Amino acid sequence: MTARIIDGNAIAASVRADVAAEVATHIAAGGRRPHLSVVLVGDDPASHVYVRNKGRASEDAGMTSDTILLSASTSQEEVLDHVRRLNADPAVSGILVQMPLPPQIDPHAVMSKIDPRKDVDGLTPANLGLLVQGTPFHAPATPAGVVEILKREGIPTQGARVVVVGRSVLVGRPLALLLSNRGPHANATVTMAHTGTRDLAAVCREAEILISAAGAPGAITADMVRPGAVVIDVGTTRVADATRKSGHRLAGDVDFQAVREVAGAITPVPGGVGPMTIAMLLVNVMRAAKALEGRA
Ligand code: L34
Repeated sequence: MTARIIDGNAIAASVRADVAAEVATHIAAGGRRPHLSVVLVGDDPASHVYVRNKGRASEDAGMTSDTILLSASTSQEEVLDHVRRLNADPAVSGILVQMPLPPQIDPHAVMSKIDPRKDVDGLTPANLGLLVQGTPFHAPATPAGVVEILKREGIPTQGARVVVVGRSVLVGRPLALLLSNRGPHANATVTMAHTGTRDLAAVCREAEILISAAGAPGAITADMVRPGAVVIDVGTTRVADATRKSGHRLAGDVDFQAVREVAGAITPVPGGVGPMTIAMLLVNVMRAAKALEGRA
């Protein structure tokens, strides 16, 4: 069996078109134009690419955006000053602090200061708490993107056995919660596997939907995949590649060539979950703008 390849770019384009229409309707009804402010600390080259793409995508959808670029030596207090200013600015609908942050900055300290209504990453304690409670407001963009792929591809999740590899606050934990909550595109039986999991291959083979968010190229090999399973690859790791003009390429967690011979459907890297992260961010910015204006 050769897997169907899920086109994340096409699904993201469709989500982005929906958001653009919603922005136009919102503005025609007298709403304020949604605005995304991104805080980027340091020189991580991949982060700069992702943040640039987030700004462009918000503008393509009819929103405005700005990026606050801070040096790698910026103090936590300086970052918090920016967060406080953006919280207080009525022109700002959404605030995003790109991860990873340099070591002198505690990501939890920064997240906890963002106004939950403007927290378009869904990473504040308030939004994570709502997710645990089963009543999410802003859900983190990458996990929301995975759920949207399953929804738009018509992949049933009711009662399905899902294995999520990875327990990060950005992806693994919120994704396990989203998929195990009650609801039409959820209600799955979710196992969260991680570096402490015994016999990871056997656990993964149980999955009808296998989602890898390990951030480790080659972590998922063909022997770990149940024949016909849906495989969602969240990993995006930059690896050196001398054959490329850029000197690098983006690698997922999944051994794509081998796994596509076993799986029923599979997301590629690039062109899978990555573009969905950006599309779902825009969905969150639109929700934030409406909530701030009392139009939600
Ligand atoms: N705060 N930090 C915060 N929120 C996030 O949602 C993120 N994430 C992750 C890293 N740090 C974050 C992202 O934005 C990962 N991530 C992300 C966003 C976009 C893409 C990949 C990861 C993406 O667009 N990937 C494209 C290729 C882009 C390229 O050319 O390098 C893809 O097709 O996969």
